[in-house]
Amino acid sequence: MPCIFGTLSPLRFIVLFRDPSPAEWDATTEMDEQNRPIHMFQVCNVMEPNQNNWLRSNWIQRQAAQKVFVELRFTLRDCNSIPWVSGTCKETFNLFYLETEQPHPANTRFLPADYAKVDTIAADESFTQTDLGDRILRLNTEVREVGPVTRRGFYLAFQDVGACIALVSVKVFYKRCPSTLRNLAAFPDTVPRVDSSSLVEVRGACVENAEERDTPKLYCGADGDWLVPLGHCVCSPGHEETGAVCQACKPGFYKAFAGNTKCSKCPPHSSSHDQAGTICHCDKGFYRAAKDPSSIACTHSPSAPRNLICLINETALFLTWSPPSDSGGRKDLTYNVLCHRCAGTSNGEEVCEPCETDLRFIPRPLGINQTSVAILDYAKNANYTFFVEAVNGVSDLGQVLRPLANITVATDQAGPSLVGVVRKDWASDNSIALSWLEVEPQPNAILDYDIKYYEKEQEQLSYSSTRTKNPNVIVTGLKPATVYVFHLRSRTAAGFTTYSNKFEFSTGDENSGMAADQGQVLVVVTAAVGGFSLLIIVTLFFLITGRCQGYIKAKIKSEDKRRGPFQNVVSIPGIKTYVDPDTYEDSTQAVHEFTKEIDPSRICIERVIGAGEFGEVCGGRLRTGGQRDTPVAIKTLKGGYVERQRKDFLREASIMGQFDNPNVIRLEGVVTKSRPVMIVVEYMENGSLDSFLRKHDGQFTVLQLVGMLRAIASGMTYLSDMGYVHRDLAARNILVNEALVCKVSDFGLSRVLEDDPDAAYTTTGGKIPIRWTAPEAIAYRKFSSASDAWSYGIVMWEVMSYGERPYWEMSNQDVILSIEEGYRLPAPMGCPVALHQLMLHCWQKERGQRPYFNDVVSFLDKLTRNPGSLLTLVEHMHSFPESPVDMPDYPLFISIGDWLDSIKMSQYKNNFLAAGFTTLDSVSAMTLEDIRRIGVSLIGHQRRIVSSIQTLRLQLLSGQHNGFHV
Ligand code: ACK
Repeated sequence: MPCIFGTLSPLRFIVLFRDPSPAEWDATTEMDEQNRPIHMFQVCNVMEPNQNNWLRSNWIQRQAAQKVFVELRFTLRDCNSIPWVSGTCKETFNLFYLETEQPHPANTRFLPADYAKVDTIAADESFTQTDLGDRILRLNTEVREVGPVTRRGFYLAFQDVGACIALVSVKVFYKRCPSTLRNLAAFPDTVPRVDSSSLVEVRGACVENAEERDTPKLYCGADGDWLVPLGHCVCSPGHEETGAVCQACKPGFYKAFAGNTKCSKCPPHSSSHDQAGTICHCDKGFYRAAKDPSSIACTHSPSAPRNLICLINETALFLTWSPPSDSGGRKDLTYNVLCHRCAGTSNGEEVCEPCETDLRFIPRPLGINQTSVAILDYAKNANYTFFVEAVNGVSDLGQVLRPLANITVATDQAGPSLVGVVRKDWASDNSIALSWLEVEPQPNAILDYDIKYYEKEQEQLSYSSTRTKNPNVIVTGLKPATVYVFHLRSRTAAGFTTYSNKFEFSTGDENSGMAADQGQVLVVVTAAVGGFSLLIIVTLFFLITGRCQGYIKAKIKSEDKRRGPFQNVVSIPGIKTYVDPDTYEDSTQAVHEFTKEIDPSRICIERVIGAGEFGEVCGGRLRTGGQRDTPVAIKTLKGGYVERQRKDFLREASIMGQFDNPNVIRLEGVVTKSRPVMIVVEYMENGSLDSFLRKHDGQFTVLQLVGMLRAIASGMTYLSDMGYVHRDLAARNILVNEALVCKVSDFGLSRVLEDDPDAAYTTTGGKIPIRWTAPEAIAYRKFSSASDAWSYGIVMWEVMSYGERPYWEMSNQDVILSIEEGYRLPAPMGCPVALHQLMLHCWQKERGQRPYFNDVVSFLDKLTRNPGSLLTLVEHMHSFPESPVDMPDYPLFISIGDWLDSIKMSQYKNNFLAAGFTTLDSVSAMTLEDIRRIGVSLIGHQRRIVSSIQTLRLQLLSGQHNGFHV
């Protein structure tokens, strides 16, 4: 049964009156089918008409009922079975009720009119007579709803109107939804609404040791059924569901979180002693790290690393060890290397100091994941003790003293710093020039100096270092008005000395900005290495041609028109000069002055060829009226631009419109008076030079490549003569037409640099394409035609290597450092020596020593007229003219795999290994033929590998690699 019944009892009945005849309801006892006595009220006045006999109940308290059910059990004889009663015999009786707040006083007169009729009750069964004349009693059961009832109580009454009835039982009840437990929530007894279509919402309360997830609810239906269970409770931590209740976990078990899960057994090395455990505590000597879940075993700290050994060479110490025999049961093992340097004894005790901060650890001193570390910058003539400890996630929780492996290393003689007082020669906002003297003549010649510096305020955070061969240096890329701390040491054949005292100097003093132009101090060595006749020839060529340019040119140079940092300032009669559109207050005025407005109806856009910063670049035709249409490229300014973008977009047109040279991209005109705004330029069928070369790798003769270089130099001669400094000269900004003519494009400085994916922010805040830019432009934004000449040298290298990325995958920071240290790009494979020499000339540290563009054009013309001069290739030479005296610190490649990864050629690892080239030593001796033989067939890849091998040879020669094996 879904419901229980509230029984409204006890019931008693009162026979009320007999009216008008003397008949009445009688209380009698009869026997049922099983011969059990039945007490009942009966009436049977079927012979007499107009019966009206009443039987009334006692006053029944309503309690919580809103609707009352009355179940009647009775017998009723059918009139046909009684002779001579037709017309008077009835087969029904009536049920009435009356609601009152109080029972009527005993003497109250019964007034049938006060009662409301519930129903007329008829029988389903009736008495039947057997053949033997026995009467068989057939019981009828009928249920009637009474109500809604609202008063405190009520009476029931039965009216007989002339039937033969026996009323056996009357049950009065109401329906309730019984109290219940569902989803770990308890719901109380609830009385349904009278209106059977609406439900009573009941909120459950979580059972003991359970907590609510979603509010538990049930709805009580009119029939006393619970419907629509919603929400639920879950057992709290330390308890699990058993039956409909939450029981505590037994000792040795735990449950960490509230939920439907069961209690779990404690993980290894932990236990719970009480009931209802939410966690198992670690046994003595075992721990859990903060982030360890409570479900994993407790662990302990590892034992000491084993087999610690040290290898030492001139520049590096290598510590290696084996993992500890006991990892403590964890996988998060790392190692820390600590250092002590002991310098003699005091009062009989050895004086030792921590020395981690003096040394450079690769990869780092603490938290090392592998079982080795390289240590650089150690002093010679010193005793170091290195301690290596293995730590895991619980090391800090365990014993205070951790087991350590240690080793003591004595380095060779190298002596003290050899650096005397360090002097600041000058400082600008971003640079400081320093010089110093050697303390005294040394038996070991000083190879170079290592300068370590850091912002005084930031000492703990980071430091930088640079190297120089001379006893002076310009440290660039510094912050203005900032105090820096410098300390120096020298390197001799015996290795590094100790560091000098610390010296503090600040940037941005009264000499700011002057010194670089005055050239007071020798800067770090440049790349040019003497001794090669070709270099001398090239240099002489530039000296002679430079001198023979005549007085007028010399005068222009002296006014620094071509090299000046400011454009649009010098106007020399007879020579057209570039006008910077930014000098116009109203930029539309510049557009108006230098460009031609084109009627858009003349432009026919045919296809999209690329995406520019401001919108699509399209190919199409320009109608010229009568003659043949001109193919054009159309740069569009996409909709929704702001005024600043429109101005920047048209700025390039205002610049381009001033140029008229076969090697500079030609502006056809602009559309500014209608939408979209467009810049229309001559069409260059082969697109940008870098991708064009990559697409046609190895397909051109050297003379064709020289032709391209000449065209670029010629365009640049024109631009520099105009006084225009490009600032972003790179192969990606050269366009190539159908006839392979190269033209300089991409003007408009700020936009160019914002747009250029190769441009990076420098410490001075500007955005600069580092790999293409001269050091003085990077360091203090000294842009000039001489810095364009540097970029031109890089473009030469890109052309001769068919679009290779300058400096490959080196980081921008490494490029800056290595240039500063004198490193220059080696000749690409197949590059004539004369061209590489020209590149090196463009990459002179001193910008005044770089070639002028017109000299470059003349030189290239000479080479073209005398092609024999192009036959000597760099790989035919037996040494490396491009090699700087000192090499930059490249990462320590320790395997062929690492080396190939670093030049993005890992796909050939197996080719190298299968052919027996398993050490860097053996690789360094490989020829181009070897590289082809092992299966590197793409020319670009051969070229990349050859270039890297050249670098590798130099590193091995200078002792930076130790020929580690795979
Ligand atoms: O390397 P590309 O083919 O050459 O893809 C880019 C693209 O538009 C987005 O700059 C090409 N492009 C730019 N200017 C011209 C032009 N004047 N003629 C032909 N293609 C051009 C460029």
